Amino acid sequence: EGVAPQDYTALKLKVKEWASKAAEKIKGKIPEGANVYFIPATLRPETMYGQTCCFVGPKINYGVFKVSENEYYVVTKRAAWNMAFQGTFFKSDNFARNASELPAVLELLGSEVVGTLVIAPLSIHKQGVRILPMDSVLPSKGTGVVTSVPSDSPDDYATVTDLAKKAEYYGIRKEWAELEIPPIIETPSYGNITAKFLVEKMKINSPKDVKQLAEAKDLAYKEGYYKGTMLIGDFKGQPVEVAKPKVREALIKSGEAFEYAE
Ligand code: A2H
Repeated sequence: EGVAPQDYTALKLKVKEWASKAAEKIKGKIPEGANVYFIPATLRPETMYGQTCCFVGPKINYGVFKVSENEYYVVTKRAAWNMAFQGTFFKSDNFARNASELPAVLELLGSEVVGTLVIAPLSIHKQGVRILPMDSVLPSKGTGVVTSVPSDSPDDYATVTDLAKKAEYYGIRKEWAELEIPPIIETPSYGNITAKFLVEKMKINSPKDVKQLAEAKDLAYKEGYYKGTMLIGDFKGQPVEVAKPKVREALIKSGEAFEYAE
């Protein structure tokens, strides 16, 4: 945990079709016609055009929390508790005195939601992306849900590559991990698919190469943020540093995201 608060963008990925295990558990607990959203927390809202899937920790426990008459969020209990202090929930109904009193309508294990189809705001994959497993998701950070942008996040690139390679082992369909990776940001040193470039150059073979991945993440972040130019979207041609707050603001204004800090 850092000293300064992290200002995340919490994005709303709407469930279009549940994985069968999750569908069974949800039956009768959530009214017909209500919308359920997976809520990844990101520090790179400007990359959301490049989402190809969304990660959960397979062993992490998630709650489905009622936030308003027609909306439910899937996040860790810890994140819901933080959100309760940030105006995310109903103010009158959903008061709680401690985390155990939060209005979770049910709990779901990460592995039970793998395969769920969600609509990811701004993603070029308009038909939706899949919820997939990532072992390195920390239950103690953000919402426990991490959207995947393999073009600009070395962790995400290494994970989708591994998932596609061992699809059977992970119990997923290979094609879920193989959606097209579009270029989002042009950089002077690493081209327009920064994460792929760095993972290959540094010979990172698996998501378990944590030390090299941390280094790649640092290089990718600095290069993208300080030297990158947008290749897509409403702020195409603008420096990332300028586009980033604008994309965030647009997502919040359209109701597709909200602020989340911790
Ligand atoms: B970022 P910080 Cl394109 N466990 O979003 C592991 N990782 C988590 C997490 C958790 N519980 N919650 C959030 N994250 C990831 C996009 C992205 C991110 C790109 C490039 C770099 C990057 C798409 N994935 O992060 O420790 C989320 O991934 C590297 C800084 O709070 C979130 O932003 O600094 C970032 O880590 C938050 O990391």
